[in-house]
Amino acid sequence: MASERPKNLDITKPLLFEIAWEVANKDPLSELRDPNLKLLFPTVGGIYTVIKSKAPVTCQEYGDRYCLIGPLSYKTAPMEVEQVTEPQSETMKVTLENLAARGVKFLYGKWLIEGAPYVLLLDTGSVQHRMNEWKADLWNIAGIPSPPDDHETNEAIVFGYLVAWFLGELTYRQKDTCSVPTSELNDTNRNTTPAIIAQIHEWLAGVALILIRKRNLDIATIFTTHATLLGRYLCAGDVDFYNNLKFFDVDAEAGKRGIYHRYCIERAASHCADVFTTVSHITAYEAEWLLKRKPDGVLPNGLNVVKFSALHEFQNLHARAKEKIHEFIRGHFYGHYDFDLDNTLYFFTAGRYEFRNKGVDMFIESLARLNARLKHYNSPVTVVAFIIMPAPTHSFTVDALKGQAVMKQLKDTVSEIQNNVGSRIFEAAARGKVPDSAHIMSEQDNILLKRRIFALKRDSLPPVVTHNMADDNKDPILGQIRQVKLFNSSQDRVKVIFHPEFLSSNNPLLGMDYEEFVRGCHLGVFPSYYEPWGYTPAECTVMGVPSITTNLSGFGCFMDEMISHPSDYGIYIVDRRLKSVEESCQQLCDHMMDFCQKSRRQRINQRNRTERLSDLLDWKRMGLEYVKARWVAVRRRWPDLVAEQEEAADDSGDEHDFGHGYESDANPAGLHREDLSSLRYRQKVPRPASAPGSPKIREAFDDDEDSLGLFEDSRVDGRVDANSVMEGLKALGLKGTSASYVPP
Ligand code: G6P
Ligand code: 1S3
Repeated sequence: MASERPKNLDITKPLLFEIAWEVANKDPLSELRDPNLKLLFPTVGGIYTVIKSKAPVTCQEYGDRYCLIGPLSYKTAPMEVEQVTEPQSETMKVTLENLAARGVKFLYGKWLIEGAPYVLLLDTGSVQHRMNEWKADLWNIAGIPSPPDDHETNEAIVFGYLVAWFLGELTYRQKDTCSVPTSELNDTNRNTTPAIIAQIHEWLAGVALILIRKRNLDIATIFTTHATLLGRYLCAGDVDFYNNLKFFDVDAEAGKRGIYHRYCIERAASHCADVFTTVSHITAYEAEWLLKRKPDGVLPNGLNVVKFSALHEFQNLHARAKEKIHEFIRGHFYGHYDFDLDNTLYFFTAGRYEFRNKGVDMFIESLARLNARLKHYNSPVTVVAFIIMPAPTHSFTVDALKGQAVMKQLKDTVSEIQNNVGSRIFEAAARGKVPDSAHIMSEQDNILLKRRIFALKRDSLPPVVTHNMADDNKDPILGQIRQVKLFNSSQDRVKVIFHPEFLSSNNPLLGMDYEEFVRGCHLGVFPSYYEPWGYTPAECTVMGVPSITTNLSGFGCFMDEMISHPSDYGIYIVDRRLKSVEESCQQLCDHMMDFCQKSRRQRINQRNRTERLSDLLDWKRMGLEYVKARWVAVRRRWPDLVAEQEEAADDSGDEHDFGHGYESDANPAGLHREDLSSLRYRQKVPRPASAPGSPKIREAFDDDEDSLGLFEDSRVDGRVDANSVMEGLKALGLKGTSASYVPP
């Protein structure tokens, strides 16, 4: 069904479809449960966070012209989506009716999140009977094989065919129906046909892109990958990934790992898109070698930054949340609670259980070194290091539950005694006497208290893990904790608590949700080896919690580019790129040791500075890269229309109006060449007003080569010629390396 271009195609007010497996769907499926990777548990995937948190800015820009497409999960969809009966436009209505008439089931409505975008969730189960036909078709048209027993790939194929079916039908129906959203309809646009942009995230939705290209649908496309399949697999193994990136025999490597067919989908999707993007420079470089297409640009991930009206509110939140962690610690360490909580620092790492990729191996090794150093210097500081990573378990350990129970009993007893004592004092005082302090506590109170104190005795050390692990002996985290002998003994200055389940406020041990927990901690530690972006340190930053990351994570590289002395601002970046593992471990330990030597006042100051960086990560700013990507896609898909648009703008002498209109209107298409530069000037990030340690935000938007100037004009031959692996690696994240737009 090759679609012809309608005569009155309007590229200035396009429709935008954003397609991902994680749309209104927290189950990331696929590789997260792959036994080879030991990524055993579904988590709230990073892509879900990207899409959900970005929705408000995209809705602001596109209004009812925006619709997300994802798979329909009957389990979670009713909680996420409110069905609507009146579709966005006439075309949408007709298209959905046609799909329904052909037996496709779906849920169309508003996603119950900020911005309330339209969503279309497609039920892959309703068309299962066509799966084999479609798999055969994919082989015939694109040479992509698909084994019968790979459930995730089967789902990805069915989903892709459904999406392409929907988009094909929509472009076809545009001919005889009005596709301008009803809410925007007026006399001027009634007879126009809005252009369509489709942005597709990750290989799981990638089949749709291959079909759009094969069927020649008149749609401007963007493929955004948040990691590469092969990169993740290679890094999780024992491979010197970055130094060999250029030399991998990609097909063979994918074949060896049983992911050749998935790899084919990912690679084909990246090549079929008008614009190919990733989330960081480091992943752009990886994609260039592993997927064999240089990304056209980088779309860093943002967050919705919520500013408190009182500047220090986040500091108060820290103090309150820390108090809750203290409570848990008293219970967990009962019988061995011999350290000073006022001199205790809470470090943590969290995320999906990827032992090597997320750098848990390095974290534990460095904690052992930190322990030795703190002991050596007789430091009064105690560090409690939490590892929050879900793994298969059989519920909480009795010991962990008992700790909280005995502490609660003690607390209740003390408050009972407190009441008794209070009554006695009051009674005596009411009679005009000062009570005798020796008798202020009754014999009964003493016995009760002694009983409670007796219950705090224990023979064993406080456990390093809060749950009964399904595979205790083979668990890599426990294995390494045992190896470095961090057993929570009294002499240890570093204590470890592995909590193999995500946090929630209903948790009987640590009844806090993740955000509250992070706020209560002092330092997040994320020494990742493979981390295309890394939301965890970014989340720390917006909450004003310092963190350690690496120059192999997208976030780390980004911050390094944006700030001249990141550590002043509580962003410590371990060099895992050009240093040996030993040196990186030492560096991580040094950073943690430095942090332990800070006074409370210094920590408070540092938190203030960290929090000030949050504007850098706000979608209001990061979202502009998406705007640029869409604009380049439109430009590539309809160069003649863009040229006409520009000419018209030139004729009417309204270049400046275009530029000015851009921000408020945020219209991605039909922009004049000048617009990019005007956008740059307008978005220049002000330098935070603070003492010398302040970050020198580089004049990113003034300098073509610098940091966020990631997108250059598509016709400029600005490719970075990565002659050697080391050169390429050095170049990553440094000046002049921005992936540039080159015609596909
Ligand atoms: C916040 C609170 C202070 C508290 C401090 C503790 O800043 O507003 O009242 O003293 O946290 O900081 P610390 O780094 O020792 O947890
Ligand atoms: C990916 O999720 P992950 O934790 O598997 O996508 C995230 C969102 O772009 C990114 O933050 C993360 O680094 C990637 O690895």
